[in-house]
Amino acid sequence: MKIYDRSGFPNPSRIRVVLAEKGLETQIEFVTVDLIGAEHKQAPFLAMNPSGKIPLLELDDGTLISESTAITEYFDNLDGNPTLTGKTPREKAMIHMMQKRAETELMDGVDGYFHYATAGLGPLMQPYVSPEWAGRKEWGERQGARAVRGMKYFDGVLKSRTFVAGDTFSMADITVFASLNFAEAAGLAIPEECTALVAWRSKVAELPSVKNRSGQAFLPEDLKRFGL
Ligand SMILES: N[C@@H](CCC(=O)N[C@@H](CS)C(=O)NCC(=O)O)C(=O)O
Repeated sequence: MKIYDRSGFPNPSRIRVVLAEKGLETQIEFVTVDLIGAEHKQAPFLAMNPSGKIPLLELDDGTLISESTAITEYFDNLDGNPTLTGKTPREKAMIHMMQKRAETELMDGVDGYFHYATAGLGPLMQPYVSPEWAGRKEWGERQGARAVRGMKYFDGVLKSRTFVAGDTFSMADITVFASLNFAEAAGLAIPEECTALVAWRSKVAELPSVKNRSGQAFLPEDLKRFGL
């Protein structure tokens, strides 16, 4: 199996955690996509994933699966013992709902902030983020505010729950965790009052699948691009 991704980026990092959780890292060939050079917006990549995004999974029979949730479901169910997407109807529904909230209220807000309120991925990517649109920075700022509201929402959830969707670590935790890392990289701080969210983040950072996931530092050329 192949995964098209790029080290250090938020959504690919979700799948690295999934692979570590399921013990599948050694079965994957990782193919690096040049996001900064807009490789994912060119015809060969768009033919594989019309949304022009990574990660993308290619199975040995050529089947192409995009969307981190779909890729997670595939790996979680491979061994017949799903641990990240729920076993019972109730667990499955709760995880699905909280995961979706993490994407819409948090990840999408950070993404909008990063691409529209900051320099984002740089000049080669500008044509794909409407640079001519006069209101883009203001829209990006509003997306940032939406992400901060999302942080407060998840802080409230984690005041009364061990993990985002219940008692066990799930796909919903992975999405919230990756979103917070993305927010930090984009310069959006977690509000000080969100103590439950910060404590949960420290705990998740220590999980073996999160702590030891391989290849998740930004590539040197990307660090240079981000001025780090
Ligand atoms: N809904 C997709 C989102 C994937 C996504 O936004 N990936 C980012 C990298 S973290 C990307 O490809 N960004 C490039 C772009 O939007 O042009 C998923 O869940 O996998």
